[in-house]
Amino acid sequence: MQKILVANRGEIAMRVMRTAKEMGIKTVAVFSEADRNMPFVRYADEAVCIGPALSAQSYLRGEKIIEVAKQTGADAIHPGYGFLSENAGFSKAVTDAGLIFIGPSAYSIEMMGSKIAAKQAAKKFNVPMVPGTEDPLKDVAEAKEIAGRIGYPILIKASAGGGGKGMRVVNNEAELEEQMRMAKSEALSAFGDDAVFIEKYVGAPRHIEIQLMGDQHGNYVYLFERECSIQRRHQKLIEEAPSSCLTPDIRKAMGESAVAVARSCNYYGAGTVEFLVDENLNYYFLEMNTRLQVEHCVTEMISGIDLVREQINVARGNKLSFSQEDLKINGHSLELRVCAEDPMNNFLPDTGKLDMYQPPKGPGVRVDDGYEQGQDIPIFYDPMIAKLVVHGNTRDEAINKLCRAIDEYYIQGISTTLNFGKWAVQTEPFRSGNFDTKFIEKHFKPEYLNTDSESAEEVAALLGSYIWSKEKQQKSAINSTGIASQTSNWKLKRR
Ligand code: MV4
Repeated sequence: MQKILVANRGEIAMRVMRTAKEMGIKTVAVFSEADRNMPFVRYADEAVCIGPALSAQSYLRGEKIIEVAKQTGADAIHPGYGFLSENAGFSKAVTDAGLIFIGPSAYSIEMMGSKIAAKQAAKKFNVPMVPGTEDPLKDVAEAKEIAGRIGYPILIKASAGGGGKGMRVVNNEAELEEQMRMAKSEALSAFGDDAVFIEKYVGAPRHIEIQLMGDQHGNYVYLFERECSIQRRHQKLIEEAPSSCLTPDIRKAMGESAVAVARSCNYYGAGTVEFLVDENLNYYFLEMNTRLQVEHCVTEMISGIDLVREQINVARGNKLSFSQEDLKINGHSLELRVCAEDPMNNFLPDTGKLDMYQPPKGPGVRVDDGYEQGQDIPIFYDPMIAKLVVHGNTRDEAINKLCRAIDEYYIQGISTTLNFGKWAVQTEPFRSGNFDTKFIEKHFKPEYLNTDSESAEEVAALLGSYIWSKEKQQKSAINSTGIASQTSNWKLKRR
């Protein structure tokens, strides 16, 4: 493998190309017309425009992307996350074209893409699952019989769904017929597949996932867990590793269950197995994500493993470069997704221009970003503009580091989730580790955030530049006395 085409954009395209560069592998970026001026386009050795802004006309054009790979002499394609990353047809088309897909086989993607097939496969390996069905529901009578047996409330889930799409809570038998009809018709229109199944509804669980890697020789390792319970509308906002609630025994059991799920579909590459964890630390298999995930960085920070490097290594057909015994958890890592969203206004996407953009620096701070100062945040794609990742020796150290880094992070022009993140990690439930997937619902109110208005900010910015010019005027005088001013205008301008 000497040249990789990255079929993605933004921070994850940068992430993949950085490792490729370290490995002496050339890179090809593909980009939409909206992304022409993005850093990832410049960073690549070559870049090819593949169409207009709309994803369907650019980043989702599998055949076009394969054609560009051939034209540029790339011998492998990395799909990143989102877009074509979990498209079994794309994995197959890449392989059929004689190229290497840096990810799992079409077979694994397809099997795990069907939640029913995934549960059937996992069941053979005795992976714990929420009480429910592993077959598509035949009719309402069968649904009533099963729901009556496991007890309400239950969830109806679409087999082709995932990530929270196509789920319905049913509180009692009277609701069942109507909810099932709606679930099936939604699933049919969203996924072209109306198969649904039932699970007992676990109220306020934690969402904990296991990172794993497999090679093409049947070797597997798990790289411990990520706690992803702080989320909103199935969008994660804060992730951490390790989780503050697992014991070494449960961690090991979950890791081994995750590897069993991977084995059940002959998986290779990087993958993540999602579990629900209840208040008694029972864990249940939910689904498997057959891609590198957004939050892979926290695993890299605590394990010292470059997951993209290892993806490339196993895609080349090599054995895993480390074994389970080589892996240990070192310290603690937190990640905050910096999204162009307004936490004061229901986390609605906030598009606009990054008038000012200065990421934080210093020991233990990693920023994976994809934009730079002066750029517009396009409306066509995910609103995540960066990931702020920190590493500390302890969880407390990591929390304090995250707060320090948020204070240094200087963004103007758009609202972001930075101030939400600082609030969240300082709450008592987060500090004590006593939280679940309902954290935001239960604890967050917009008024808890700094209520800086736009105009207050403008005043602050003016005041800031006034202080700055004052300091500059004073510099020569002060320098002769040897006294340096410590006044900073930083705080005034931050948002
Ligand atoms: C559940 C559940 C409770 N009980 N399944 C949402 C995402 C998808 N992967 C599965 N999800 C859930 N499945 C049972 N049997 C609650 C959720 C859920 C959830 C899971 C993880 C993280 C956040 C969540 C938010 C709402 C619901």
